[in-house]
Amino acid sequence: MKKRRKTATPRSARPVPKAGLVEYRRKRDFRQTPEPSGSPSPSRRERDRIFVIQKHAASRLHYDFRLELDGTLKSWAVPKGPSLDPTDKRLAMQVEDHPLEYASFEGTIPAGEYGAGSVVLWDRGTWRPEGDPQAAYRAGALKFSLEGTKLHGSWVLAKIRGGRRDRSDQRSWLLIKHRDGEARPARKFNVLEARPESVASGRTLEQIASPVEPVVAGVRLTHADRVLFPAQGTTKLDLARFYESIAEWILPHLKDRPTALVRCPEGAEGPCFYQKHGGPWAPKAIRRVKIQEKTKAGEYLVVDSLPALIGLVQIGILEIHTWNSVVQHLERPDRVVFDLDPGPGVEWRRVADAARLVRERLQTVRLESFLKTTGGKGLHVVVPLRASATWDECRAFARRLAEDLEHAEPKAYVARMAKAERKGKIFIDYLRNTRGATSIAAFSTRATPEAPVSVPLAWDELTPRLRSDHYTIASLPRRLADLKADPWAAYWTLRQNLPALSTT
Ligand SMILES: [Mn+2]
Repeated sequence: MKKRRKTATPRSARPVPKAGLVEYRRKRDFRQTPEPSGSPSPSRRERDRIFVIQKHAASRLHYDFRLELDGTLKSWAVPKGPSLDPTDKRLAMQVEDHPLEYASFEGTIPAGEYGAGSVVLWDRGTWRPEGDPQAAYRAGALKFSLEGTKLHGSWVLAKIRGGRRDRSDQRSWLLIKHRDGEARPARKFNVLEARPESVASGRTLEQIASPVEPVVAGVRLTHADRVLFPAQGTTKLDLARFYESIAEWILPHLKDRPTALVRCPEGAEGPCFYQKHGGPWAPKAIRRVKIQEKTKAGEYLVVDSLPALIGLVQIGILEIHTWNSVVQHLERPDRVVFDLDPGPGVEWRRVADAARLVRERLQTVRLESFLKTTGGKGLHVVVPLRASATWDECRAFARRLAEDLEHAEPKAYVARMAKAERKGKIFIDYLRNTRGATSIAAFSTRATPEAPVSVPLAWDELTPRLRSDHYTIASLPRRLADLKADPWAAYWTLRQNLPALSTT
């Protein structure tokens, strides 16, 4: 009688994977997938070897079991996942070696790429072989113990032996829990169901596959957990909620004013750039206005609603600077700003003195002024005006005052731009009053790691202790809640005119 031969399935025809990362790299396009390309590292004997188990929702859900050996991760796909029950023998199909860096991979492999689907870092830790691991691996009988977050105790990976003709699948192994104190009967405990979450992020497969994009003020925030201000760990979502919570304070300062924006897509420590003009990148909620410039009309952005403000957060804007005029009468500024900018070596006490001196000078021409921190080193003294004087008149007035102070105390103050002249002096920057110039808006954050905010103060709050970067995203909401009165209440109602130049 002729024996019927089984037809080999394609899978069982596969050879044992070659050691190394050639097969791993051949299967993947690293321009498309977020997986690491990896470099084979010499195995480091001085420390324990790592293991990792990744729950992988590819075309079929499986668990990838990986053990560090000879500088790469030996890898098996376990369709049913590990079981703590020693009577469960879990099929483990050996796959290509993976780079050690893969041990920290969690995320989503894009559609169309090899292994497309989401990956959860389900467990990781160290493993210890019983005996010589290389010899045991070659012999197809690896005994070892795991010290992970979820899996502990001793285990075995055993290659399935074929019969005499060795027709069996060269890649098939079994993963089995040894009987020890860590073993649990399957009917009492299923570790896969009890602990589905990532040991790295706490997220489940579903959360990784469709990251929650929180909505603030109608604006969907992508990458909401991106840290923008590292010193405080402030995320994009934190910043959006901060602006939402202080909306009634900041929006009046932004209303109708063309802006210049500082955009830092990677946060305060990454590269930042000014954006003075609008473009397709700007969210729809932001108002556009055309403003005639020297040779052409430019599109400017105006932020006068909460969705517009949160839209700025969404695209990584960390500073909002505003014009001294509003769009209704662009050529007639409604404020003058003195920016007091201390050069190297100037004590804070002298910056505070300078602000008081500017205030006194303004009072001699019957102008009330208001103080705010910049969130940096200097201070702003702001003079609200009836929108009647021209840009040239406002600038001439500010220049005259700055030069008067420089003439009176040339060792303390300087009114010219040149950096070389500023050492030990306070630069009184009157050029903020030129058409098209901007200054940091009250209640805007600054793009530095501690997340400082430009904050309006009462004059009697100006003390040697309260520096310009005193208030941050973290501390400002408390200040606003505790305020008995708005220190700038009169700012909104004063109707002042610039004096004729001859009287200053
Ligand atoms: Mn996999």
